Amino acid sequence: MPQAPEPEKLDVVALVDTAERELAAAATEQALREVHARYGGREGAIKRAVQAAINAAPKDRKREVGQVGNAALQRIEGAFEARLRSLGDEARTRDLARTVDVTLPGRSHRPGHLHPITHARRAIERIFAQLGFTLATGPQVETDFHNFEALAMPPDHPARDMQDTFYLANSDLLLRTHTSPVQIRTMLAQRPPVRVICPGTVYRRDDDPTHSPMFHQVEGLLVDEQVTFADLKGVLLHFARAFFGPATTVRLRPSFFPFTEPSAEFDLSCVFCAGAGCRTCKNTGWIEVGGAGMVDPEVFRHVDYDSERYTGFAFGFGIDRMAMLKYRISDIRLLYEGDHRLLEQFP
Ligand code: 2U9
Repeated sequence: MPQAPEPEKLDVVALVDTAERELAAAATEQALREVHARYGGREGAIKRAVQAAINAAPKDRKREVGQVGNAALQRIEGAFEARLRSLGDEARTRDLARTVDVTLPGRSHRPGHLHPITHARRAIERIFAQLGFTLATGPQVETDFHNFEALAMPPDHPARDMQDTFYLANSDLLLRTHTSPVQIRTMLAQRPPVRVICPGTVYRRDDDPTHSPMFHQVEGLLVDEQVTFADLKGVLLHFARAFFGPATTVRLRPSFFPFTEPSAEFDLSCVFCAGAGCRTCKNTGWIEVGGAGMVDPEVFRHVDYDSERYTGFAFGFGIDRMAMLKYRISDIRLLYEGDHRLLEQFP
């Protein structure tokens, strides 16, 4: 009569059969690894069953049971490796079966473009650099002192009208309404002579939908001994001709700003009709572009400059408007919509 297998051997053999079936059936690598972890290795069910069988076996048969157990574990490793390979083969076969049309055109990338405001700003910076102006920049979040107080606008001054300024809650801070605070910072940091150009983003509250609450400005400041209003006009005229062409002229009209005295608004001869009269200049032949003047001694007092010894001029204008005039852009909204059809025209 054939001898029946010992019960501990039966347990291990049955476990190995089940494990092999499950390994072969695993449909994904993750499932395969889970089955392998459950049955194989030092921590798996087979190792535990083998150990139990060794413990239960009589002393003289422990060695034999151990050998059977090792063979079982090796079979599991073999079955695992084989299924891993076959899953890899199946994936490769599927990849190769996918057809790729290599004759399709590639996806093209549209080249980027500099914004017209950037083009205009750079052109302005170049022109003033040729006149010896250096570039100065500063923070867009400013203190009340740098944005207003040092520019001769004390707390109750009408030009500080709350409607126009974005204040930051619970602080003395605000979004700068002009780039003038950069000139204040420059003067606080250095002694005359000063010759700076300050381009930058500025912010003003406005309920009118045709105005942007954020726009771009350039301001200039020149301080030295014996600087005159005639120097100011000469610089503005040079700039206008360099930027718009040699036929351009400049006109200054009396005005008022708290930080300059005397003050003027400056106009350009119309860049469209050269003074003949058109829609842009409302038939006046002139286009209003900015303001200027001689720095008020009150401003010098705040930065501790000797106004008996030094005089200076300052001016300011909008870059957005300059860009529109130079590049013949008719509507301010075109500058802020990011439409590629506009940007593509500015390589
Ligand atoms: C300091 C002293 C004086 C800068 C100036 C203007 C006149 C001016 C506006 C024109 C249209 C800005 O773009 S705009 O909105 N600017 O009219 N700006 S004088 O005067 C200064 C600046 C700094 C220390």
